[in-house]
Amino acid sequence: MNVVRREIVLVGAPVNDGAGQKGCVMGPDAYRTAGLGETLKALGHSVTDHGNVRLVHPGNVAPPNPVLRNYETYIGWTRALHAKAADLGSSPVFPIYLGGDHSMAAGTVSGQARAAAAQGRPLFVLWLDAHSDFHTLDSTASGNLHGTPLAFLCGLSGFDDLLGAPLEHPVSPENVEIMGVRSVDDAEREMLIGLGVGVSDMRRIDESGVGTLLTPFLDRVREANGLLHVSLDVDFLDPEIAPAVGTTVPGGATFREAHLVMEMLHDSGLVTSLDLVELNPFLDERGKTARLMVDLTGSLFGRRVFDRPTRSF
Ligand code: B3U
Ligand code: MN
Ligand code: MN
Repeated sequence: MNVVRREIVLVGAPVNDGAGQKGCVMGPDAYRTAGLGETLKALGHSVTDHGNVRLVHPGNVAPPNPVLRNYETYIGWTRALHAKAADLGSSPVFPIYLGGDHSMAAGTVSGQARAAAAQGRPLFVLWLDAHSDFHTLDSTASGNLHGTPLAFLCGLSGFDDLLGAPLEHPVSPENVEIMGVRSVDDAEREMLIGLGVGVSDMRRIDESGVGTLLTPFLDRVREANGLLHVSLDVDFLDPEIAPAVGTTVPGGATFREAHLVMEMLHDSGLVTSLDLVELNPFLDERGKTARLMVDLTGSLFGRRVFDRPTRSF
């Protein structure tokens, strides 16, 4: 089989405190049960499971806004995952972070950005999600911290407690593409427009197709000699095919759209790290969503029906 062999490392991030309901804590084991490692090995890659990262509680930190839920564990997980991702990002491995709710990306992506900066390369982020996760600690109304990581990663103010200092290597907002969005709060919309974050909402996907929207972004990553982190939220997918998520929004990406995104990402050769987030196995139907996420990851790592044309005319 004609695939580039990658050294994949699986990292469990059983983060649940950023979500409004319980269940994501079981996500890492659901991916293992659904055969993620075996699927990737069958595609010719090497896979090492580093087990789950452990939360280190930061002690008492007063939340800057009384609505915030589980502020201290957001800090603890961000620090632990940042350290792990900065370490993995400085080696040639391909980390897959198994979530866990999306608040974990504050740690994984900031760690990958630190490692990218150490190599003198910009980090680009493709955020596949029904939501933009672009609230500040002031603007969130729900207080659910999985609605905030992308604002933190883009360097918005108010997040200094997370790493105990201002974020040293923010991701440039122009280097972020959010795809699949269909639920954005007013405060988020204003900030996204103000900062020039790339957003392909479902209407644009309907009109143009995911391929047309993804290509110029991938071209920019390539031209900048960038590294690309993909953060895949289960709710990017339509709830009919992926019911195991606490924040379903109708009208999501179809099976074929999602696989095409993954296949194009594979062919680009640009992706260097991946989050699989928001899987809530407690809400799944006989493992259907976990298996779909595993299959999509297989497409990202080179699974295809034919690896060359069957004839040349
Ligand atoms: N924007 C809403 C809803 C939400 C964001 N991310 C998820 N849900 N998963 C909020 O609570 O911030
Ligand atoms: Mn999300
Ligand atoms: Mn979401």
